[in-house]
Amino acid sequence: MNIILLGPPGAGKGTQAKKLVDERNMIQLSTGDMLREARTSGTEMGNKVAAIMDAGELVTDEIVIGLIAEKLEGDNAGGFIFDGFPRTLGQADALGKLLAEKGASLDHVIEMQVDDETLVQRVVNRAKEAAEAGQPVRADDNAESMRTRLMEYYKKTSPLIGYYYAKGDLKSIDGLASIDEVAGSIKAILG
Ligand code: B4P
Repeated sequence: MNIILLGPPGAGKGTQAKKLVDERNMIQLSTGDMLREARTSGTEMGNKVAAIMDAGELVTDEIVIGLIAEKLEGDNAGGFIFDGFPRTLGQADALGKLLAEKGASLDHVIEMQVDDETLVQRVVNRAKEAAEAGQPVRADDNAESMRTRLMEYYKKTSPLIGYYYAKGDLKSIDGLASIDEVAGSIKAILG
């Protein structure tokens, strides 16, 4: 089973993907995590990615599609959870082609709906909790970067809702509920 978790920044895509990995034989492909790893590499690409992410903008399709293509090369019978990918129509088209080359397809696209005020509150809280615990704080987890992240989402990512709806793949859920309740809604879709 291959699924996409779609939603604005802070909607809980990463949180739910990790729960699914714990419960099912699926692999989480988080482009956010891959890019955070790339930025620590000290390479030219890593430095470029760091500046884009900190500003809250989207990294280029070319870089992100390249990262995903590499991960899809191996076989995985349990399926993939695409977490934070695709984020543009170009990425969505590329994913369709990459899966088709493997003889695979998408089973579900789950859109997590959360209002902007809650999204900002969540990432600001995450930054506060990390700082209090003496852990690293994500440079894009602040109200200013969130304004850009949300603008990027509405401009470039939200068109994917219509794209997948037209294909009949889209299921929308309330992402405002508790983490366990959201997990229950996802379970109801996946069976
Ligand atoms: P991501 O790492 O994908 O991060 P995100 O969208 O902010 O987070 P997510 O929705 O996963 O929220 P989370 O579970 O963490 O992207 C970061 C950046 O990477 C992007 O801005 C972009 O620059 C770049 N990037 C990534 N993918 C890209 C792509 N495909 N193309 C181009 N650029 C790309 O949850 C957030 C917080 O909410 C957590 O603290 C969590 O505990 C809390 N939370 C979650 N669910 C909750 C719930 N139900 N109730 C209460 N709190 C909840």
